[in-house]
Amino acid sequence: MRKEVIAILCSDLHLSHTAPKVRSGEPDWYKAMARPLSELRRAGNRHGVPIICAGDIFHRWESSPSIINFALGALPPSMWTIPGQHDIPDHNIDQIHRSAYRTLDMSRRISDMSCMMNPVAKNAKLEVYAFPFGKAIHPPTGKRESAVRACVAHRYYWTRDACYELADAETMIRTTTPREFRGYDVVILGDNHHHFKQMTTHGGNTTMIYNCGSMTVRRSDEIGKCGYYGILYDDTTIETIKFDSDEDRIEVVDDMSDIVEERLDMDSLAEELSKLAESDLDFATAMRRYLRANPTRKQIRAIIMEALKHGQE
Ligand SMILES: [Mn+2]
Repeated sequence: MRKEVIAILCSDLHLSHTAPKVRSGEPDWYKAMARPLSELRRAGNRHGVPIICAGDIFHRWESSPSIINFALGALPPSMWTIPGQHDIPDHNIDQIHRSAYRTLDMSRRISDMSCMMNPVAKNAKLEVYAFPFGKAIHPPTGKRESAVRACVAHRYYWTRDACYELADAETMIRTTTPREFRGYDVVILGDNHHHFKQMTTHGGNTTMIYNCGSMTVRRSDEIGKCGYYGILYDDTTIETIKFDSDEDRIEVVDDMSDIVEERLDMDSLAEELSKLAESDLDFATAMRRYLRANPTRKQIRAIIMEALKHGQE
């Protein structure tokens, strides 16, 4: 029997009004973002299936009207989404009503899966369990009713070839299926901008872990590591397609300082530290946890880690 397409997979669109430094050569940044989006739209139409986006539609939760209007016009129809941390005010899901993401949801331009009961979609072909940024991932509950059981989550996992230097050892994907993913046929991830695909097994069952990666290059370290989408079939296989990047203008630049600007988010650092009072976490653990969740420039990390070491002496 011929296998059938049941969904298109993507993540980390990071729609933004201004072009990142590495794309400053783009004659029209909005057109550059529209190119992969129209490819997604065509893929969804061709197969008549939903497009699942694993978070970070916007680069900033408080995106300007011009980029929100762009998203309203350019996003493919039938997008099933979860918010990533970039979509969420202060990384606090309770504040999602203030976000540009919520504007898309309220205008029914996206189908937000984050506040629905799991599984959020169920038919003979596919059932989806959705875990937005910050929500604990758990195995599927209840009896299987569909050909493919999928987990969609915005959370940083990595492999040897797709990681940043401070990646947490616990979230490395090896050959054994992590506990939280057991029982799923496929796991569709966002957050790590470097694409990877890794088959894992546990107790004779296999799980395909698919990290989409960012839609298009936004930083020098993403060159050659992103720009893909997935086609999910009813036999749980996923075909990876590279977006047409012939027209992309990408220049290698020193954009490490942008990582600081993007990632050293003082609000979430303060929030992490405020948890100290409510738990028995110590300062060093809280700081390490923050640095893991928020990739930070090497030099800054070195200074912080040095200070921690002195504090513990
Ligand atoms: Mn992202």
